[in-house]
Amino acid sequence: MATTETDPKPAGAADSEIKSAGKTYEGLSREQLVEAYRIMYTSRRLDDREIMLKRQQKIFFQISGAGHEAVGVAAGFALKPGYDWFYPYYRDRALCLALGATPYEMLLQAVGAAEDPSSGGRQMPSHWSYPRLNVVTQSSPTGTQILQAVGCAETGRYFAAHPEAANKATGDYRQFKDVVFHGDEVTYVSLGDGTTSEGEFWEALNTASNRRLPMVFVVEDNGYAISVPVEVQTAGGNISRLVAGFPYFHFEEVDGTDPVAAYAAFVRSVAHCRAGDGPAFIHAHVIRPYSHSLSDDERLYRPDAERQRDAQRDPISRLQMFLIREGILDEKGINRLEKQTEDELQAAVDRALEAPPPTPDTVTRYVYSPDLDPTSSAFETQPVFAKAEAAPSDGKKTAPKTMADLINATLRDEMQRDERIVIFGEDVADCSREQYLQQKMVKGKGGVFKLTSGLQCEFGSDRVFNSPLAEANIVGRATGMATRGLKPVVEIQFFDYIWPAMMQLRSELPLIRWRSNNGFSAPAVVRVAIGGYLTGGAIYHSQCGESVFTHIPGLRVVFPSNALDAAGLLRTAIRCDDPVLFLEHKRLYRETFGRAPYPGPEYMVPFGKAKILQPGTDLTVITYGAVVPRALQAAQKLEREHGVKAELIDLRCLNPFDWEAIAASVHKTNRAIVAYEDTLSWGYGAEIAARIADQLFDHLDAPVRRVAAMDTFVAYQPILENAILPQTADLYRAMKELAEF
Ligand SMILES: Cc1ncc(C[n+]2csc(CCOP(=O)(O)OP(=O)(O)O)c2C)c(N)n1
Ligand SMILES: [Mg+2]
Repeated sequence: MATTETDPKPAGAADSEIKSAGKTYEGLSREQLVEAYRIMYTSRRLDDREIMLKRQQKIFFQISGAGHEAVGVAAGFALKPGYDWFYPYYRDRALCLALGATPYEMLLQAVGAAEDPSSGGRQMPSHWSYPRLNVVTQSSPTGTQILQAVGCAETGRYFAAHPEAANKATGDYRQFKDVVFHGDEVTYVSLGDGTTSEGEFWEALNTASNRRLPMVFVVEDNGYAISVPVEVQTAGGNISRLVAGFPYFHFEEVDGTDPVAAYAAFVRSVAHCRAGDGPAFIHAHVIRPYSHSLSDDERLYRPDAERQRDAQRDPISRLQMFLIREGILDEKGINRLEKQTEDELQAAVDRALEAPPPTPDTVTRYVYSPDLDPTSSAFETQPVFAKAEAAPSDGKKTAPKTMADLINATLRDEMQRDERIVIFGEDVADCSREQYLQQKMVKGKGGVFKLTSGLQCEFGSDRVFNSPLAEANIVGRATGMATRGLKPVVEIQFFDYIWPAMMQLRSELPLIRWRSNNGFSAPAVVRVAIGGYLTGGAIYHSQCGESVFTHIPGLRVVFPSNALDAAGLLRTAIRCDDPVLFLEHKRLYRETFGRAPYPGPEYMVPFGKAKILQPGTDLTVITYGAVVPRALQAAQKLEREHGVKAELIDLRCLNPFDWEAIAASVHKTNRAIVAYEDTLSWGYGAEIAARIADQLFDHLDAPVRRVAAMDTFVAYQPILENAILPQTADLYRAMKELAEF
């Protein structure tokens, strides 16, 4: 054990009482060391209890923090619960105990109790979430927490610079989103040695360094990721060597089985962060005495000799011996403390086993916000167009605007109204080198499609800024920011490049609320340029794929076809309390179809309400996005040439979608086509067609048809692109056939 002082043991110290000779160990008092031992011992014995309960089939899973206790307690002592922020990974039981979580609370998660404060029985044990302590809901994908922690740290800094932004406001998500900030809070994030191989780890280091964020990264290196040893994961076998080049970091490499040495490392690191000097990186060497999990037997890949070497470094026995050696506790004192701990754990186990499980009717609770329903009439307002005669000289204001214009104008007005909004993504800033703008040397870019043009100039570089070229970075940080109360409205430059963010979009952002049983929420907006019909867009600038995202519970998915809807739906997306994927069709950005004057700064369209673009009696066409103008053309031609009246439904919002509008129309027409730009098979239309077949069977006079892209990617050559994507002629043909069926 590391000691800073070498005083001999005080005479007569070997009795059962704590000796308070005033001696400290790297700043830790003797009382604190006893407390450290109590927490570490509790942590280990709680693991043992859970393992026993699992063997008795009274709980359903177990993840141990064994071997990681010392570094956890050190972190817990150096940081402040409910003040600093914590993104701890699954081995951080001792940290959470040190912060103030109780064994009973942990056991409630193990038994899957309704009262489990971390998740209400939704997540495995050791997936920590304690809102009162600022321990943010954790998940199972290794490494997803790290970029979220970056966003969390950025948020503290943002509110310190914009304190008024933290104020509550009514009428939008802010009413339900408390913000607490101090200005010098630190964000803790931990991970295992194996997890340093994830790309998101490097993306997080990059941004933390570049923005000098007050974050402590902790790598708890137990030498293995399940069965894969560290030298296979990490070039050269030591992560400290690889990260050493990141600027502004304070680095520590420490024996993480020694609470005194680890505490000292944390104290230095936290001081660096609180001073605003930048982030810190603590590489703590620990052990893993209980195999990876109960399903793993490490004897299959680790010889006894190696395991015994580890056992000699066991943090529990090391600290116990240290306490005795230093005369802080004697054997009797240790026995008493351990007995007391065992009794408390027994009582906690007995109570937890009695705790009622959640009832099945609660499962859909908190998929979305229970407070603010974006389908409600609260989000339905009328457009207020500027009157041409009122501003005769300002033809600009009243002239029809493109979808791109109105999205830009909506962003501007919402940023004006809500200082919690920040915008970032690739190329979204006007110019990262501000001085060029200030000296009027350049006009600024504002997005590859110019959707965010002028916003940095108007609102400043801390509200509108470029991200690194890394999509997980964008969505992961946005998730962390939204969790703490900001409203990030981020941009993914092309839908084709959304996939690096997929883990964040599928398993994190939409799940924050449900998996924490409403303990946390992350209502961020992700704007994405999507779609083809570009002539030359080719494979990687034309993709759709919206059904991949409508398949994700917890994520609202919007896909407007015209300027007015884009403005109204974007405002709803920003003000609502759920995460939203806002799909903007590139081909529609500047289309003549669907232009409109600006509908004013309060115009909103509720989610899940379709628009009947053209009423009809003979068949129903259900569509959205860039197929809307094509379907309209086809429908007009059909009516002109054959007197067939098709009813055209523009869904506008894909999740939730307007089933009532579809059902009412099919009741009337008895025929339905679902038309969409994405590939035909397994597409969005499959769900709609299946529901119509299932629930409206008695009202159908013909099979439900789908018109969509061929089951291939979009090709570059326009002849091929035309053949692949659904065209007006295809829609016309299908509608005519269906009408004649
Ligand atoms: C993205 C992802 N891939 C794989 C897994 C399965 N898995 C869970 S833990 C783990 C090993 C993690 O090792 P390390 O980061 O060293 O942490 P340790 O468990 O050793 O503390 C793996 C592969 C996962 N949970 N998430
Ligand atoms: Mg490991």
